[in-house]
Amino acid sequence: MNDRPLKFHHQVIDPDPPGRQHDITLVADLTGDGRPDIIGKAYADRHVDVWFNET
Ligand SMILES: [Ca+2]
Repeated sequence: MNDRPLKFHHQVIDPDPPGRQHDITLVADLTGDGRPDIIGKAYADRHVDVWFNET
């Protein structure tokens, strides 16, 4: 395993997301194409938001 610390950078995937503040964010490959997709959920909302990776 690599001993170097992980580095992340901030990237806006949707400047005007639907719903309210997303309290839960998950990353998973929902489409099976090997690229991560993002799932967001706010406790106050009844729906789940999904961003499919189109890169
Ligand atoms: Ca995917």
